[in-house]
Amino acid sequence: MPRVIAISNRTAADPSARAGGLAVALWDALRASGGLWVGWTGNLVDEPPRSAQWSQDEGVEFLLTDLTRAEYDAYYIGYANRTIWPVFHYRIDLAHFDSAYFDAYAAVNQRIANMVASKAQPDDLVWVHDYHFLLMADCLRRAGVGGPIGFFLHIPFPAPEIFQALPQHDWIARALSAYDVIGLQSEHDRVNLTRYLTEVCGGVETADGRIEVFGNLIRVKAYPIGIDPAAFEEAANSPEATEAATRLGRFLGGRDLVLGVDRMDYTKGLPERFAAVGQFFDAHPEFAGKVSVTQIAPPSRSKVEEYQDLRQQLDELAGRINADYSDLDWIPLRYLARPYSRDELAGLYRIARVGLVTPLRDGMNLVAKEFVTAQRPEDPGVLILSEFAGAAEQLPSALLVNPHDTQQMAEAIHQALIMPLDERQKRWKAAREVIEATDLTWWREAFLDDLRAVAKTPAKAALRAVAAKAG
Ligand code: ADQ
Repeated sequence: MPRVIAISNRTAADPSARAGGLAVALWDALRASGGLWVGWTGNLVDEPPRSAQWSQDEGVEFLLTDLTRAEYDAYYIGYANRTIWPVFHYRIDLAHFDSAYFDAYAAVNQRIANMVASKAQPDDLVWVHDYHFLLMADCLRRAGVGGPIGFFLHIPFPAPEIFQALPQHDWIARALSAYDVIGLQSEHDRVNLTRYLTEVCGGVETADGRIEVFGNLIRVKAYPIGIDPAAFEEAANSPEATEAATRLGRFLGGRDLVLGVDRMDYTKGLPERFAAVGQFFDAHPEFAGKVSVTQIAPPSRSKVEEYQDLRQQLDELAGRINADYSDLDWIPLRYLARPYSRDELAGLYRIARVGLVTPLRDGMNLVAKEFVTAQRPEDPGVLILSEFAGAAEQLPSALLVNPHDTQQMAEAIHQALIMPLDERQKRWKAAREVIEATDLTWWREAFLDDLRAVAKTPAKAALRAVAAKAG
């Protein structure tokens, strides 16, 4: 079995980061192949680090680097989070375009590629993760890495017209073409990238479904990321889950719970969701005192000022709705900005009658899958899901909504609350089956199978040999 090298901004070098989800899936693949995980330590330093930090745990090697404060500001906060993140989520209006950000981004990609090259063997499979490292394959090739390199983008890939707003879109596209496999969350994203590479860059789709562009051959494919349903069900049955559910249940006092759980981020559609909650109580006064909405949204990337604005906006909206509708013994909308553990969240999903997952754009959105998984089959809650989350392609049995349509969302909340048990069960079962069939292990192996196949593709091997010769 070839060794897997994973590259991601944050790794699971700290055992506490191996608690669930993606980290566990990657960890298992790395452990099985005696792999290597490369990324950032999470530490900031003043001077450029002289060397990378190597460690080993359970047969998995880690090669990590500190970032300088300047790199952190320009590469991480700057290009990754203030440029790529908004543009890829269709928010050009929030993007900062600063060529110094891009220079730092390219430099950090190259620095980490050089670290990888110092350890890579010809047979290794390199698997790069997410928007921090769009340029990584190109940097790795420059550093002499010749083996198969795959990339998985966890966030959406935007429509070509949006992507072209990035001043460096051409540079990024050429760098992307150095990957052998590019994985996206949804068919929608796959079509976007394919359209860009063919219509804008002159690429051609080959008979076997790959794209030939800039002299390279890439497989561009959707691999919708999943969860580990058995592990999540276990979380929903844990003592922490039961304790959290009991505590919230005390507050609810028998009322129905409508629950939202997100990182606080402008892509998650929280102001729009709050507006829909207000409209729901407006249109359906009979539910006053009978339903409580709880939104959990701890701050993330709080250094970026857009997030601080969002926090303020949410505080104001929640304040207004509660002032309008609260009564002596009832608060319609609670907004909790503190974090809860995975087990606690699982317990809360389980007692919710309605799950509100209404991002304006989302690569996949795993909260949607976790919410469904935590439900009790005999009395499942209803998922209200944005049509702009990648998960919508896989979960058409949810109540799909346009998060910009306040009235439609308000009506979906009503529909979910009055939905008969047999319909809830039918919709839940259909969603649960998809989540089971395309779980996290399926996702990982589907991607790695395609990456392994690259090594065996004669045309690709020949191309690489020529490239290596050319230096
Ligand atoms: P995120 O934007 O973080 O991830 P999401 O998929 O919703 O979005 O959540 C990832 C994980 O974080 C889930 O396991 C979820 O339970 C957890 N989480 C979310 N909100 C939380 C909260 N308030 N407290 C504690 N945990 C919370 C990016 C992309 C997504 C994509 C994932 C995985 O933006 O579109 O689904 O990566 O590829």
